[in-house]
Amino acid sequence: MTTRPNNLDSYWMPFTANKQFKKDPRMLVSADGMYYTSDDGRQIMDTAAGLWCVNAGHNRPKIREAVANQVGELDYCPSFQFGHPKAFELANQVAELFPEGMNHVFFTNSGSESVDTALKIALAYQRTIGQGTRTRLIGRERGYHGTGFGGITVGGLVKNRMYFGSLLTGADHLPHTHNLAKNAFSKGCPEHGAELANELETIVALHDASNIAAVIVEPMAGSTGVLMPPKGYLQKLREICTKYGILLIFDEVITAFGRLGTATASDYFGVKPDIITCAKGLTNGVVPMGGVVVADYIYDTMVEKADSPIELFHGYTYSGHPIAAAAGLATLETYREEGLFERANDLAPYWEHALHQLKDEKNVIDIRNIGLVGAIELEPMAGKRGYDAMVEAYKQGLMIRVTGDILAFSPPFIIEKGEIDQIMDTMRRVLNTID
Ligand code: PXG
Ligand code: PLP
Repeated sequence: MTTRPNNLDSYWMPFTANKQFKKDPRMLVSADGMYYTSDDGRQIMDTAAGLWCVNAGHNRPKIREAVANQVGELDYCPSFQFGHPKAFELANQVAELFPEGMNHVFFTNSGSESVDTALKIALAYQRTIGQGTRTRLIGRERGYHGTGFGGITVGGLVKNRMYFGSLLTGADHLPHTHNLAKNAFSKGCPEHGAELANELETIVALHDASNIAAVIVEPMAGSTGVLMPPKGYLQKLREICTKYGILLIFDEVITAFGRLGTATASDYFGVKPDIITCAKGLTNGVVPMGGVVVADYIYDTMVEKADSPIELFHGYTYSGHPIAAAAGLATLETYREEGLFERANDLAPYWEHALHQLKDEKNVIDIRNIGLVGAIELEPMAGKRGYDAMVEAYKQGLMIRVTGDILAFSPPFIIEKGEIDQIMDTMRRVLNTID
């Protein structure tokens, strides 16, 4: 087992309270199935699938072997002007899983890169069809689209934006849909708020549609604390985008690959966007990889009408990396063989019931759920309550995710009902231990 290094100073940890962490580290040294092992030898249940990515659980044999074999077979292949079979095969399989008529995949290495790629494709497409004035990008308050400049520009989390200057120009934001006064303790999608999609009409009225390239939203917003779309909201957004020739991008970095019990959230909600971003569950988190899946008409138009042999001046050294592609293929095989999306779907009612049992616990102001996702919102305390819950849960053997004072749960799909009960029992104790 790896021992704790003497010096934790050099590693600048992302989205982490570095000073706090380094005083009292939570160090994980191995993982298998539903559990991490900490460096003090405890089993810690993974209630978050890592960071929403380890959908099939840890240390899955097919993925482990595929990665190990690939290193010996083809460790790297240039991504520009050369290809290798597994990247093509993975694109085919992703296209098969994603909505009909979306059969083209651009590979990236993360969700953030997927978002920036999707925004760039939207701008380039509008220009290709002679709509070069369409440059504005519309995001949403409380949206999370990763940490690239494109992503934080359309994103709506103030701390992720306020330190970083003027961002990209020409962005607007739809209002967020979180409304506890009307929707607290909703199971699945809330009843109230579909009309908030009409705010897009206001933005169109302000700028004119001829200046707007795309709208990007998470069909279910994860990072901001788990916000489900109000019933009918996504349908309305789709209608307005279609009416005005605005591309609709679904950021499915969290929701793609089974999180709601279907391959995509687009499937789950029955709404088809023009572009879908994904990452995380594509490789079960084992190797970094993301993808942008585009409608056929976008790819066909761009390839047919390009004014130069290279149709899109964009890409990454590691786009379609062989190790990531091998991990992706083995991941999709694992999902298929074990019927894991169906399993997530089958577990969803049990999950919902168990989670809502905590509604009368101390400081709980909302509980919400969809698919194999759940959130417990606590009476706000500027993030301290959430942080304390995370630290206490870790002491009691659970790894949980927090955003401010909202606790988010998104376990691997291999979770057993007994383990769902165990999460709720532990959380009850945690909530009663902290202030
Ligand atoms: N879009 C969405 C919708 C995401 O959820 C990204 C883009 C960026 O992906 P990368 O791979 O660049 O991190 C994400 C990432 C959390 C949490 O606990 C969520 C994410 C990342 C880390 C933590 O909610 N989502
Ligand atoms: N910076 C420099 C100096 C580079 O040469 C490259 C790639 O060649 C990049 C950034 C981009 O790196 P990546 O393709 O891994 O995103």
